[in-house]
Formats: sequence, C-alpha cells, structure tokens
Amino acid sequence: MERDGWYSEEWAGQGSAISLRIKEKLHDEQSPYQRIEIYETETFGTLMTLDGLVMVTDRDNFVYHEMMSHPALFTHEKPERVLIIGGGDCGTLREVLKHEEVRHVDQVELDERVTRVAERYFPELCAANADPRAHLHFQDGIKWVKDAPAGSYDVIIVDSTDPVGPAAGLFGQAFYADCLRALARDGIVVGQSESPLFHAGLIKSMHEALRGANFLDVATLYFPQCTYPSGWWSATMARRDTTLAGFREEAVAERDFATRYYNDGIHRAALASPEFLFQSLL
Ligand code: AG3
Repeated sequence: MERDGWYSEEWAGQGSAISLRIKEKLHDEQSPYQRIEIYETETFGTLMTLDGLVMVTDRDNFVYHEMMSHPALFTHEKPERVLIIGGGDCGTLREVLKHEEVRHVDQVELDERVTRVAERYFPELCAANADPRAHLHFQDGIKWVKDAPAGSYDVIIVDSTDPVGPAAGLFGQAFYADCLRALARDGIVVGQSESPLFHAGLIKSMHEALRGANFLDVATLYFPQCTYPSGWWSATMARRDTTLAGFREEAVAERDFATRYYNDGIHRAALASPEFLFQSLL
C-alpha cells in the first residue's frame, strides 16, 4: 500500500506493518499470476513487491538469500545438482552458483515476468543468470518435482512466497514426499519458513510434514530480515538419510567467494532454537 510517500505492508491480525519511504514508483504490472511493483526507496534501494508483499530490497536481501543457500550447500558433502523452486528474482541462484562444486542448477519459477522485471531492476541479483550451469524454467514447481527422476538432485531450495495461493502446496507433506524421492542419498531440502514470532505454528507444521514425508532430520535456521513480517525470519532444512548437525567448516573458512552475512559462526548460531520454539518443536 502506498500513502503519503510511504510504501507499507500491513499484517492483518498482527497490528503491525513495515514502511519504507518511497522516492518513486518505477514499475507496475499485472502478470498472469500477480501484481508486480517496483519502487525506488529513499534508504533501502530498489524494492520489489508481489501482490503488495515485500519480496526484495537492495539493502537487506543478502541476509535472506545467503541463508537460503549456504547452510544447506555447506552441509551437503558435495552439492552438484541443485533445484530452486520459485526464486524468480534470482538472488538465491546467484548465491548457489558461487559454489564451484555445483554443476547444474534448475530454477523453476512459475511467473516468468518476475525474472524479466528482476533482470531490469535488480541486475546484480541476475548477474550470474548467463552462467552455463544455470537453467531457467518457467513452470509449476510442484509438478516439476513430481516429474523429476528419482535421486536427481542433491539440494532442493524452496524460495517461495507466503503459504497462500499457488505457494501453499510448497509447504505440504505431499510436496515434501516428492522432494524426498527427487533427492539423491544424503540430499537436503530447504524452504523459507516465515516468521518465528508470527508463524510458529507454520514452522511446527513444516517439521511435522517433513518428518511425515520420511526425512530423517529437520532443523530450522533463524535470521533477521528487517523488511519481512516481524523483522525476524527462518528457513527450515530437512535431510533424507543423515543428520543436519555439522557442516563443512573448513570449506566455509576457505571459500573463495564473498558473503556479507553467512560465515561459520552464523551457521552454528542460526541453528540454535529459541526456547519457545525448541519446546514446541520437540
Ligand atoms: N521470498 C518471500 C518471502 C515471503 C515474504 N513475505 C512477506 N513479505 N509477507 C522472497 C523471494 C526472495 N528471493
């Protein structure tokens, strides 16, 4: 919502909102799936919203995109084949492609317009799109995973919108069972899992659905995301055959690429569960 030079996303039932001061609106279109808007903010750079919900700002998207990719990729021993569901702004794809072990990435985004608009307004997030390892597909991710050959991915990243509308199926047990089948041995799925403060019930239901789909271990990563509901966000990982405890710490220390949020200490700290969630997730 735009009013008096401010863009606001209000959270029904939570009595709160995030507001950013806007310089100008740069783009507004209705795609076949959703309304895509781009604003130039005063202090957060460019902002993309989908159906009025904040997806990306220049200033803080690095936290989310790094936490959606590096913990899972540094936990897996050798992540070669990666699938990204959603992720149309390509920020997660860019982080994944920083890993030299990665040989092939399929990104399956429903709405091609999100990617085309991101290419124009977030060129730095799309900078790696021409990498020969990256394969962009514009279709339904749920169907893609259902049709994927068994054992065809090492890591599946679900970079989705909130669990409403077309994204709702990405949080359910049937989808996770398809992910389990599409993952190779020791494979990991990680999905954005909303706000620990506002949506603890969703995080709990994701844990149950992932365990119900036969994943051996499930763990949630917590991190700040100041432009998303409550300013506090999470990603939930699940692993087919082995535990999620431990990661390739030496590879993190010796990585030959830059990160701005993720490092080994953040990886360990992000896995620590706040007491109220720890109790409800047991
Ligand atoms: N994924 C969106 C997270 C949901 C944000 N929700 C909200 N603002 N109500 C973001 C895509 C980034 N690649």
